[in-house]
Order: sequence, then C-alpha cells, then structure tokens
Amino acid sequence: MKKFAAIILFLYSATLFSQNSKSNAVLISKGESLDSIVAKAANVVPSPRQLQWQKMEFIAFIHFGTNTFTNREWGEGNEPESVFNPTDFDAKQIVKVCKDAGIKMLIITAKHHDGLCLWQTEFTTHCIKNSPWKNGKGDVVKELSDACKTANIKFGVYLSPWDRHEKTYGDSPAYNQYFRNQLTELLTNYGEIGEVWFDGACGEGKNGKKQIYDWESYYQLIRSLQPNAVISIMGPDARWVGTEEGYGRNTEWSVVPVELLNQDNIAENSQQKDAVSGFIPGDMTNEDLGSRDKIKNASKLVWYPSEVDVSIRPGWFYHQSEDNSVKTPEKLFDIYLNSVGKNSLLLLNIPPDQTGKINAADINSLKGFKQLIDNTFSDNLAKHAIVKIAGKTLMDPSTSITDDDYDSFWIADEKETTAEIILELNQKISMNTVVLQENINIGQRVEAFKLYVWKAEKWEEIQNATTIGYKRILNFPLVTTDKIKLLIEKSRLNPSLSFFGIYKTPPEIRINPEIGCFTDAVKVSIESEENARIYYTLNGKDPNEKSQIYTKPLQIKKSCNLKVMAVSKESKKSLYKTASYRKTDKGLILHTAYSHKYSGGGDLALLDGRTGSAFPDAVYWQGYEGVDLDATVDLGKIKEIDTIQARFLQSINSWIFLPQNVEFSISEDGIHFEKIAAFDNTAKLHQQEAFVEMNTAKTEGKKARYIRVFAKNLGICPVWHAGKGGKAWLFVDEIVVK
Ligand code: FUL
Repeated sequence: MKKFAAIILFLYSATLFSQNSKSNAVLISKGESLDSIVAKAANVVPSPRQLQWQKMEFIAFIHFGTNTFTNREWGEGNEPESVFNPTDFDAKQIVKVCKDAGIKMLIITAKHHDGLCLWQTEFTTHCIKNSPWKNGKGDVVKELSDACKTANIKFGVYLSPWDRHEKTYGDSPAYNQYFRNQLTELLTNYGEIGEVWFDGACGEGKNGKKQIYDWESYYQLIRSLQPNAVISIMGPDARWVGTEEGYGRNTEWSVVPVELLNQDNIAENSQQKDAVSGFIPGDMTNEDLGSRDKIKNASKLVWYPSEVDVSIRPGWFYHQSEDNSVKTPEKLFDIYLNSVGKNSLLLLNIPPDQTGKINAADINSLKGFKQLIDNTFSDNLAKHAIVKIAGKTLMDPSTSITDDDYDSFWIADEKETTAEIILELNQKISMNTVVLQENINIGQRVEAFKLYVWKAEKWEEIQNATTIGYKRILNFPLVTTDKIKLLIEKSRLNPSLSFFGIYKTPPEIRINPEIGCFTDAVKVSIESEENARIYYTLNGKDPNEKSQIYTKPLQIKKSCNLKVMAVSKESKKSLYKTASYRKTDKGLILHTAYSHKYSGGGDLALLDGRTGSAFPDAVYWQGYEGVDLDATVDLGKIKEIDTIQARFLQSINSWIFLPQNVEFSISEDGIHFEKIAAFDNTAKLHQQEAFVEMNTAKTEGKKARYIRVFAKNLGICPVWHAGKGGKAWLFVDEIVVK
C-alpha cells in the first residue's frame, strides 16, 4: 500500500511538470553514473507556484480555535462548540500586525486536531455555527481572508487530516469524502488560497483509529480548484524542515530524492505527541537530505524545498501563562537568519489570544524584530561595488548581482564549476552579514564556497559553507575591509548568482547585571560595539540622542528602570534594552545553594519583585539541582505580617518538579521558629503540562522579623520519568511577604 501511494504521487508530479524543458522532477535510470545524476539534479527547478511561494520568504501561521479557550495544545475533540467565543475578534488587527512585520501570507488553522471548524461548513455541526460567537453567524476564515485581500497579502489554510471529533474518522472512504467536502468549501468560498497545509501529526497510537488518507484525491481537488496553491508538509510542493525550533540546515538542498515525498514516511517522522508532552523527531531531521551521497541511489529527484515552522511562543496556541515567554526580537531575528537565510521559507506562528486579537507582548516583539530587519537589510553596502569575476569586470547591468532584481544574474561559462567573484568597495566598510542568492530558475548548484576579506594585504577566510540555494545569509564577527571575495569551490554545473549583498546589523547592547535586588548599591556596566555611543535613562523612558551618555559603570543606589540605546558610527540605532533594579530593606539568607545555571538574577533574586512564568526559559527562576530550598527572609525589624507566599514551577519534561512539601515558619529572634503552614504537593507531581504552583498562607496579623521557607526537593526523578534516577530540579520564584 505504501509503495502504491508513492508511485501514484510520483506519476502525478511527473505529469504535472513535464511540459517545460526544465522541470521540477527528473527520473534517474538504473545504473546511471553519479556525474549524470548530479547534472540532472542541477537542472531541476521549482514549479512556478513553488517559485512564487519561495519568494515570499516570510509567512505566518495563525493557530486559533478550541485550544485558545481551553488552554491546551491538542484538544480531545469532545469540547462543546460553545467554548469558542472570542470577545473581540479582529481580523484586520491580526492582518495588520502581520503585514507590519513584513509577512506575506497568513495561514489559519481552519480545523485543528480537535475537529472544530472555524468556518460556516455544511458538513458538520462541530463548527462555529454552534458557538455563541456572533450568534453562530461568524466565520473566522471569511473575515481573515477578506482582511488579507484588503491588505493585499496572501491567505492559506491549515486543515488537520487527523480529526478527533469526526465520527467517520477511521472509516476511510467516508472520512476521505468528508475531508474533500471540507476542502471544497475552503477552496471555493474564500477567494485565492496560496497554501494548503496538511499536518503529519496523529496521536492515535497503536490501538487508535486507522484512517487511510486518500492524498492523491485531495491533491487533485486542490489543483483543480486552486492551481496556484502550494501543498505543504503532507503534500508535494513544500517539505517540513524537520524541527519546530526555527532553524534550518547548514546544508539545505531543495532538490531531494522522491522518497521524501512518501506520505507514510512523513507521517512516521512527524510529531506523535502534543508540543507540551514531548516531540519525537524522525528522519526529516537528518542533517543532509540532498547531497551527492543522498541522491546517488534515488529513482527520481524532485524540487521539494524546506519550510521552517516555529511559534513565537513556546506553544502553538495562546496561553496567558506564556506572555512572558514570547520570543524576543533578537531571537526572532536569529531565527530569520537561520531559516530564510538557510534556503527555507519561514512560517512563524502568531496565535491570537482569547479576545481574538494578537496580544501586545507578541506585537512588541514583532515590532523590534522588524526594526532589526529594516536596520540591517535596507542598506546594501555592496550596491556601488565594482564586481570582478575571474579577472573580468562585470559591466553589463543585466547581469548585475548587486542590484535588487532577482532576475538579473550572472552565470559562469558552461563547463566551469568553480568561480571567484570579487567586490571592490571603494572604501573601507564594517560588515558582519553577507547575503547570497543563486538563481533557482536555473537550478540549485553550489556545493561548497568560501568568503574572504582583504586584510593586511592578503585574503583572509571568514566563512566556509556548502549550499546557497534561493538565499543564504552568513553572519560573522564585525570586520572592516574594502574588498570581499566569494570563492565557489564546487558546483554541480556552472554556478549562477542573482545577488551578493553586504550588510551590518545594528549595534547590540549587553547590560550586566540585567536585573538586581540590592540593599545598598549595585554596579551596572553596559557594553556595545566599538565606537558606538550609548545613551540611557533611569526613569524607564525611551533614551534618545539628547539623553545621558554612558561612559563608565553606573552606581545605582535607588530602585529604578534603566533603558539603553546605542548608535553605531554609521548611525544605526540599536533596539532599546531595559533592566530594572530594586532596593530592598529585606535581607535573604540562603541556607542551601542554588545552581549558577539558573541563578534567577543572584542572591536576592527571590525578592526582586519579578516572577518567572510557566516556561523555564524565562530568566527569573532560581534552580536547585537535587537539593532543598531553605531560605530565611529578614524584614529588618519585627513587623505585622499578613501573607506569605512562595511560587514553584513544575515542568517535568525539563526535569523540574514541585517540591514534595513546603513549610513556612516565622520568628522574632531568628532562633526560635514557629511553623505556621505546610503544603503537600505530592499529588501534583505527575502532572504533564507545565504550571506554576503558589503556596500561600494567610498569617492574620502575626508578628515576625524572620520568615523561613523550606521546600523539599524530590531529590531524584521518579521511576516513571524519562530521567529516572537523575537529579530533580526545584525551581522557585519568588518569596512574597506582605
Ligand atoms: C503539529 C501540530 O500537532 C501542532 O499542534 C501544530 O499545529 C504544528 C504546526 O503542527 O504537527
């Protein structure tokens, strides 16, 4: 059955693209020589729909549905339709936020695994017709597709094949018909669809329902109704990169053996569990999918480019507890460099919250990210360079590789498989980023290249890499030079280049320490790139070029919010960076030692007024590895106290468990303590999803100067846990005494 499916797909894609002399698929005969296979691979090109898709570079996923309201990642399928009830759904806001961030298409989860349909469907009652939202008259797909049209960006749909609600699921022909009916509605009633995203996930397990999907019939339907739509992941046009971290491969070939198109393979290698309970990567994560070694035994090669899907938050759906864990602008920028910049398309998930809008935390991050993109890439420092290739100056503007026109390109003479391209810059320029683009209309060819800069009268190597493809972005430590050289060392056929750009990123800022709680003073140092001017304020306001200039470490003696900006010598502005410091009259004695891997900000972190969220990547948690927490807060004098609270994290996938039990005691003299509250958390230690536990005691006006919090670490991970026998972590933040 598996073979049969692969063969149909194979014939299907062959007939689709055989019209052009260059095509996006090529057959390999038995016994064909490696040279001939490699030459064939070099002539495989994207189909027109794949090409226009690739050129979008950056698109968005909108995960929205039942899980937004039930606070889950995978619904069970038995949730009532009434849970879907956004209070202020605003498609225009969602589209605007995305468009402002430079996004070219939105893909909505029209139906996730729980089966609830976010459009007015005729084929199930499990849809928003039966939700209270807009009295059942609303249509998320319609509103979003209309808003995209108005904003002139593309629109796509995610339709989960796995359906935990639909009764016919598992009765293969009936469900296939149901699925085609759903597709037909989505592909006929909402205008042009740019991408159809089929998920490989299915968590049915061994004894679950076994649905045999009729993929070919889905594809034929899509091709007939929306010929320009790219079919991704469980589809023939774009492939899953293989992880959900946002990072592409260093060697990323868009031409791969047809076997990667086999849906059974893809499904087996996809997630079998939800994001919170763990992720099982399969073969798609292989470091190399298309090198000579991988293609030498292929029966057919196809253009099958990589798509990098990643969420701006830890989960795919909105959870309030993750508002502090939204990826920072810097992290998003790094993801961009490592996805778009590694021959992939970036699909960034931005999930609306329960109001039905994008949350302010995500908007802020996207704004900073866009600023980094603009401040880096708006100015190609190679624009006026003299281009010299193999000793000859490239004069013809139609072959320019430094302009923005992708279709003007240079190609080496036939039979050449190496090349040396030198850009003479006329003056010394500081740079740390290079963008290269092959002309994929001709094929992806470059297999190895190096970058050099002219320094002290000789060429110095700064990068050594393999593939380029549609786009390769290289990031390296700042270097100043007036000449840069690209050496193509190996190529499948004569190499081409559409673009060679040089850039410098805006300055970064490092503040040390970034948070702090102090009793007398704290010394704060700020660093940025050489020759940058650093401006700051201490009242939390945005600094500008009239603000205080940083010259030496600051001695901070009062609670304050520091905000910093740097301006490079080329006048590039950094993002703002903030830090906050809090003076406390409380003392804290730690009787046990926290791990320096998770200091949470240092010795007074548990009193700094900043609390960690449900995901440990936030910086505020203090971690104790295998040891208990035993801490005494000193209020300085005897005071009436009302509440004592300690917050703990459980995130068992990260080996972080709640303390088994917690005790609060108080004392006036620091010697004689009275136990006033105890908590037993043992019943919660099995809970899979990450959560924060607050142990709170009301003390009703008791008097004390010292408050002692003792929390018993589980010690070692239990036998049922993946890390059994290993040291368990206890994460605390923070201790509140009011
Ligand atoms: C996965 C799904 O299980 C997740 O919930 C999410 O939709 C992601 C994009 O794909 O396979």
